[in-house]
Amino acid sequence: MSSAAPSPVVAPAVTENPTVQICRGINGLDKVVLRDFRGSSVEVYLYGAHVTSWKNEHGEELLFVSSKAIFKPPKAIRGGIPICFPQFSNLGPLEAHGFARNRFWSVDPSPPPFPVNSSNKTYVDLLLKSTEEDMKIWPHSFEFRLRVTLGPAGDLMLTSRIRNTNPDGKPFTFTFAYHTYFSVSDISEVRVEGLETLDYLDNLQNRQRFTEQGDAITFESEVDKIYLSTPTKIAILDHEKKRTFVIRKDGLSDAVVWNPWDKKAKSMADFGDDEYKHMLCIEAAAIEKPITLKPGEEWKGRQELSAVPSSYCSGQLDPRRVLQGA
Ligand code: TA6
Repeated sequence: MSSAAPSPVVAPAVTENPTVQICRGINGLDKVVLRDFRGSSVEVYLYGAHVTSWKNEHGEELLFVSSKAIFKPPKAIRGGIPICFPQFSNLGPLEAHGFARNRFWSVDPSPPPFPVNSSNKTYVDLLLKSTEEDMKIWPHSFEFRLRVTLGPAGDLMLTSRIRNTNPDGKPFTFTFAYHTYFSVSDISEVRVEGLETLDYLDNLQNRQRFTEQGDAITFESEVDKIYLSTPTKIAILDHEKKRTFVIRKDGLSDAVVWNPWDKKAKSMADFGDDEYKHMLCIEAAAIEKPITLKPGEEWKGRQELSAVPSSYCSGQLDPRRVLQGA
């Protein structure tokens, strides 16, 4: 794969829309910046179609990106929202988490009609098509369309549409994850609601299957678990920041929970030794039941992130009420 970034084809939707701007980011890599009138913003690099920033109307950063992140191919950017496709982790012959996160994507010049009305939303459509290089390691032809949307309330939506374009009639199968790194005040003060009593595969114990206990999940050591068939809503409660992240997902039955803690943190060159204290990955994923597409078929996987102020003590926001959609 050539390391030189191709010059991006800029679609009219980008050039004519003041809230969508394409510009140069770190190491001259192209990025698209979405802004809304209230002050919220999102930044996504064409390298990996990688969201690296999501800020609320106060300009507060909601995603974690390591201070040691490397913005240079072929390394994936450490933080934000890497896209794991066509393989999650080492569940297959490819490099960990597949190759979509270290490919150059383009702005989609003619995106097919979108299933939902996007009139009041700020968005950009990105496209990745399989190349001859890709076919050598994953012999399938595909089109991957990703719409990144900044909603009117400052929510961040990612909608993936993956189509099998194999000319030879062959189906293909893949696993997938939005490997989202949330910024948290203090990992030992954070709770995750919505995964109680579920079965999970523990990546720290050869993916053995266990059942989670009945309370909210808290953190005191390395965690690397794949929760199976989860509810469509999961909440991260950050008391110190009086903030609750709500993750809504469609077409993605599983959720990965990851924090490297201190030892693993020290082993990662592109991650600060103490940074594990301020991040938590909750990854909407399709792992346990890989997705199979016949030629012409298209899969859709969507996640919607919102950050709502919460003052737990006042009971304003009872996580169970959030999860029940009250
Ligand atoms: O999603 C959790 C996980 O698979 C962990 O096992 C850990 O390896 C993490 O992803 C980061 O993977 P990366 O390839 O980005 O270093």
